[in-house]
Amino acid sequence: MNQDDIKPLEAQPDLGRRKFLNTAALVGLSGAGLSVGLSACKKGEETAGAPAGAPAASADSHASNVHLKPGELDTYYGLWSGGHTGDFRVLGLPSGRELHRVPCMVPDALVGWGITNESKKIMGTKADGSLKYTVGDTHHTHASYKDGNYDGRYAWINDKINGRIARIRLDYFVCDKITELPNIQGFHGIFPDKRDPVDPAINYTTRVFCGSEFHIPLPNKGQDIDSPEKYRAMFTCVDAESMEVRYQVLIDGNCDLLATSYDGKLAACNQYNTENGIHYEDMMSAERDSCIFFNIARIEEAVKAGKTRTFGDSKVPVVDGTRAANTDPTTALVAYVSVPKNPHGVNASPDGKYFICAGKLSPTATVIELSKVLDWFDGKLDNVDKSIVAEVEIGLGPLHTAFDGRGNAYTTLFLDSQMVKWNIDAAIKFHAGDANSKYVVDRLDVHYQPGHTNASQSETAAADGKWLVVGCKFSKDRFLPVGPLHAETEQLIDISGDKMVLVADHPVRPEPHDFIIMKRDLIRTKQVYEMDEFPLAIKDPKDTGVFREGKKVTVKITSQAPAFSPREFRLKLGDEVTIILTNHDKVEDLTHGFAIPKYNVNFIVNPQETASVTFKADKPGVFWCYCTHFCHALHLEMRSRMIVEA
Ligand code: RUQ
Ligand code: CUA
Ligand code: CA
Repeated sequence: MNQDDIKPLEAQPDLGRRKFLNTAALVGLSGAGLSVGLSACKKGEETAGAPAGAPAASADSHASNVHLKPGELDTYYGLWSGGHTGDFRVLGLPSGRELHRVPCMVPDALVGWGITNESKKIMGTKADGSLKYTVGDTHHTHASYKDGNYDGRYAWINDKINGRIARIRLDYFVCDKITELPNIQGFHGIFPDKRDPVDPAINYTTRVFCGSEFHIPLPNKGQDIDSPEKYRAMFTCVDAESMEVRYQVLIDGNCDLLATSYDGKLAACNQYNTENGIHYEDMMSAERDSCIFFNIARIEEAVKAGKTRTFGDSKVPVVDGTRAANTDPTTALVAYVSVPKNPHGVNASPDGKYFICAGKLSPTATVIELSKVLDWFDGKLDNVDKSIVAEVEIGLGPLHTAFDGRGNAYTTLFLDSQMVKWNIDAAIKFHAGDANSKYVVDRLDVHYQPGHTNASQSETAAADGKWLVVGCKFSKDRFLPVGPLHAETEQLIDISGDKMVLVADHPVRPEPHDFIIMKRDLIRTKQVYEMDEFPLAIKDPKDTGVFREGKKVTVKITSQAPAFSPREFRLKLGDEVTIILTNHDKVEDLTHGFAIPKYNVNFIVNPQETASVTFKADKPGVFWCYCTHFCHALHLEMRSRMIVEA
């Protein structure tokens, strides 16, 4: 299939109206970056791309669904990434209320993340005990599956800057493991598998796949800087339980966002730099790039058979997924399906049949039928591009797609500042030659420049088609101005009817990228820890006190509202101190904090939790260690006096 096969714009009257904008914007895109897109959303001009009958006025009738009465609970959990804040966020939907932030990639003073010994161990430290990294950039979060639906065990989130993957336990909503991926840069897409490709009994997530967006010379030690042909990217498989890297697949070009099939057989990434360019223009020179399909069972056989190599200091086995090594379909580990130009998101339809790749620099969505990709791997299809069953125009700057479980797809149009709802079957019919097949069902203006979108339960077999959230990258005039840095707009759309209805705007601190929305009963949280989960727990308040071995001092403390035990402790200047604190309160929501003035220490202990900190007693004096979390009428009195003798 080539560019000429894309159906002409005029065939869709709905789109023909905007042909001029299409052409102009695409010219602008290939030359001066996104400037055309941004100016197109200035006030006034925006209406140029407005759909007929955007139903803003009807929002009122749906408002009652969204506004929860005091004390009422949301019906969905939204799991969000934080972007620059390097965290994982939890929202309640449909209210849009932010319930929690789980720190993972960067320190967080509220919970003592990056301050306690336990969290530092998860985050990783340098030889001197300081944190290895203090910045992060979380983009994509996805949760573990069982039988095609979320099972509430884990979520995973990426750190694009430092190439780390974090796992969040969804019982306590804490990060319990972080793994740094070798041989990669710009770790972007992430997706758990949905079942095992060979063992039907394993119908749940055991692997997490990771895409590396940037290609680099391997090993990246200063050689081959100006030789783009030596630059490579990796598709990485991480074990869901151990969080160890199982293997990597070396590919041409780059790896970006990911999707996995419901049968566990395939994963795919979109690739925008087929050109293997190391300069901006080079990455946009080709008319088509790829969606790369990974044959998981075959890759794992090759790893088992030792058809692997390693790079640099990494011991991770790497198999060869380059084009040149995968020309014979019956032995190929990967397949490169051609999609137009610099594609962005790739998303799996809930019926398990299709992956949809959004065109970004092309106004199209490409629908790829998975059974045909498998046919190619079986030698039954002569050209893997024949797995493309539709490639249809949907609007400008398509990025990500969500699903309602009724055969419709919802794609963000970044440049058009719109959501487009389109029917997958109708698009396939249109592509097959039925010019009367109207696949665009509805369009809705959003505010503004949407990136990610997701619908309730979208990428599960239980997609329920109730709510759609659109992550708008610009908010401009939607909220009270707060200086130059604007909040972003997460817009909530009711998709239960034929027309999309915008029902709420929620400001969010920049910048969340991706998110998933799951029914609340899929997550079963625990509000009180088991004291035994912590090896250092001080189980009896009688065991508290100062324990000295030369300069090494351990201070064992317990908390029970409204007092710490002991109420004071003595140290000597120069001591290497470890404080261990166990919270003996068992009551839900009874959290205590522990802060040491001038020592840069602040952390919390939840009910029955134990945490520890280590520091050098390098300042003499009296230091009131106080509870930082309001816990009792005598919260202000809840202190322990740390005395450091000169
Ligand atoms: S990417 S706006 Cu970081 Cu998720 Cu598509
Ligand atoms: Cu304990 Cu406040
Ligand atoms: Ca390209």
